[in-house]
Amino acid sequence: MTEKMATASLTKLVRCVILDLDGTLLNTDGIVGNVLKVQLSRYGKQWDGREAHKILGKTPFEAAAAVVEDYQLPCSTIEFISQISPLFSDQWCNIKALPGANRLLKHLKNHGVPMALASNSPKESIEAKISYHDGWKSSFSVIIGGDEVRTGKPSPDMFLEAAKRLSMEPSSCLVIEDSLPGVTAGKAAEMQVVAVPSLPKQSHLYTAADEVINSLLDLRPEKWGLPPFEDWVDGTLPLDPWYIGGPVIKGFGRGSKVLGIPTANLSTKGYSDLLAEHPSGVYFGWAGLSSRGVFKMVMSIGWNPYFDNKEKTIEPWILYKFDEDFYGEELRLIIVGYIRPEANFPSLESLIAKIHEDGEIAEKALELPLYSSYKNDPYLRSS
Ligand code: ADP
Ligand code: RBF
Ligand code: MG
Repeated sequence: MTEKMATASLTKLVRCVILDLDGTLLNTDGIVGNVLKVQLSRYGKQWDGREAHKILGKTPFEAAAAVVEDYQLPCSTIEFISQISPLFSDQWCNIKALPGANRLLKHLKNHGVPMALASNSPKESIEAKISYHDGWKSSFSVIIGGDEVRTGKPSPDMFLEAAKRLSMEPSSCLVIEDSLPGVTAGKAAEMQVVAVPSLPKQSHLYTAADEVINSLLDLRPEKWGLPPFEDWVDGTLPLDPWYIGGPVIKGFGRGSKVLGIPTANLSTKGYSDLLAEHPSGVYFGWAGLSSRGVFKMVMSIGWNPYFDNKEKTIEPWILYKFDEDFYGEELRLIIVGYIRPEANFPSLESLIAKIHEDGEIAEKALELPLYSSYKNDPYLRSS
C-alpha cells in the first residue's frame, strides 16, 4: 500500500471546514492582554500575563468572571464587561491575521470548500473584527457567534449548528481550533479536530485533538481529503520576507560542540514582536556579514524541543565554512521561506541528520529565482 493510501484509510475524510476566530485566525492574545492591563490598572491591580491560559477559549462572560474573581475586583462580571467592551472595540482594527490564515482561507475558497466561522464571541464582534480583513467575510457561508446558541464551547452546540447550516454531517466537518474548550467542543460534536495551540509549549495538553500542529503553515489539507496547498516549492514555502540583524552574540555554547553545526546567534532584544508574530520553526534565506559577504543560511527559531530551552532563540547556520569565529560582527538576515516546524528527536544523531537535510533543502531552493533575487538586497550589505 502506498503511504498516501495508508494515511487516507486512517483518517476520516471531510468536505468542509469550521474555523475558530480568536487565536486561530486572528492574533488576539496581545489585544486581550492590553485591554486587561488597562482596565485592571484602573482598579490598582496589575495584569499578570501568565494567567492568559485561564481565559483562552472561554466565553466572554466566563473569561470576565474569571478575571473579576482572580483579581477580587469590586464590581460584578456584567459591570466589568461593560467597562472593557469599548476598550476591545477600539482595538479591533489593530488585530493581525495569524501566519497562514489568509493563505488558508484563500486556498479553501478557491477550491470551493465550504467554510464556517464559529466563535464564542458575540456575532456583532465577530463581524466587526473580520471587517478589517479583506475577503474574509465572503469566505464563510456560515458565521455563528456565542450569542446564537444556548451554550458556548466546550459545548458542541455551536459546531453542530454550523454543520446544520452548512447542510453537512458532523463527521464531514474538520474543526480548526486553538483552545482546549474549542477542541473539546469539536470532539463532542464528533468532528475531526486539528488543534493549533496559540500558547507556546502547550501541545501536550491537546491529546483529545486528532492532530496538533504548530501553526497554520503546517496544515496539510490532503490529510483530511481536502485539496493540497499548491504553493510549496521543492520542500519550501515562500514567505513575505522579513529582515533581522544585529551583532552576533554567544549562544548556548553547544552548536559546534554538541552538534558540529555552529549557529551565529542574534539577540532577540528589539525583535520580541517579530518573534512573537512568527511561528517557531525552520526557515531559510540570506545572511550578510559586514566584512565577509553574503551567504546562504538556514535557521531554527524557537525553543529547540530536543534541548527544551526556556527562551525562544534565533539560531542561524550559515552554509559556508569559515576558518574562525565572528562574534560581535554585524549579521543581517533576510528570511525568505519556511521548511518545517521544530521537532523533537529520539537521538542527537537524528537531530543532526535532519538539520543537514534542512541545509540541503535551503542550499538548493536558494538557487531558484524566487529566492535568489533577495541576495542582492542592500539590507544585507548596509551595515
Ligand atoms: P554559540 O553557542 O555561541 O552560538 P556555536 O557553537 O553555535 O556557539 O558557534 C557559533 C559561532 O561560530 C558563531 O557565533 C560564529 O562566530 C561561528 N561560526 C563559524 N562558522 C559558522 C557558520 N558557518 N555559521 C554560523 N556560525 C559560525
Ligand atoms: N533543535 C531542535 O530541538 N529541533 C529541531 O527541529 C531543530 N531544527 C534545527 C534546524 C536548523 C536548520 C538549525 C540550524 C538548528 C535546529 N535546531 C533544532 C536547533 C539546535 O538544537 C540548536 O541550533 C542548538 O541547540 C544550538 O543551540
Ligand atoms: Mg549558536
